[in-house]
Amino acid sequence: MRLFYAIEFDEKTKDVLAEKQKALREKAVKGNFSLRDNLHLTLRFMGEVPQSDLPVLTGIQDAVSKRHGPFSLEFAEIGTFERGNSCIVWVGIKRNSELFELQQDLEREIAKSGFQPETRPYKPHITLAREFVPDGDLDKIIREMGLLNHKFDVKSISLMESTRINGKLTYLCTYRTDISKEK
Ligand code: 2AM
Repeated sequence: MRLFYAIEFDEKTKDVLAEKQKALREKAVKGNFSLRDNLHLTLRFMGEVPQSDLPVLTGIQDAVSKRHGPFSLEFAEIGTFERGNSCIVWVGIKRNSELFELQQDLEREIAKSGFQPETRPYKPHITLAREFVPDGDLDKIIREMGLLNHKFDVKSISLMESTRINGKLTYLCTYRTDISKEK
């Protein structure tokens, strides 16, 4: 199973992101745009994991969820990662200590359970499009897209499976837990 931990979005948040994707699509020679229902914020990518590891992963999630309470996140800048002749376009998240602590706690538990630790720093981002080729100057396009003034609540975390259904990339929630610790 190809698995990752993520924060899923409410419908309004998906609307705000889909709106930006629409604007971006109008400025693309080509691009592989994330499907609306696949929009999410990754906390930790696990990669290919045998199904027999699922109980360990849900156990990690239970333990971590109990130690954190709900919080809010805000979108930040739109950014790009260069990939040869194309790029990945993403939306960043404003620095947030609750998100950082949640992600660190998850990482600690994952490493403690014997999985390969993640060595790269956590860069919270939501991928809007891959293989994006701009129709014109990329910096100008990004600048003109403006900011996403949107705040949303995080009340749960999810273990997601990345799979293909009838050839379509689909992210299925395998296990969802509330982050329920009281302040
Ligand atoms: P991306 O959007 O930056 O590609 C499902 O594929 C989720 O896991 C996506 O959020 C994706 O991030 C992330 N992901 C896929 N492969 C990854 C990897 N090798 N390292 C970290 N995150 C990865």
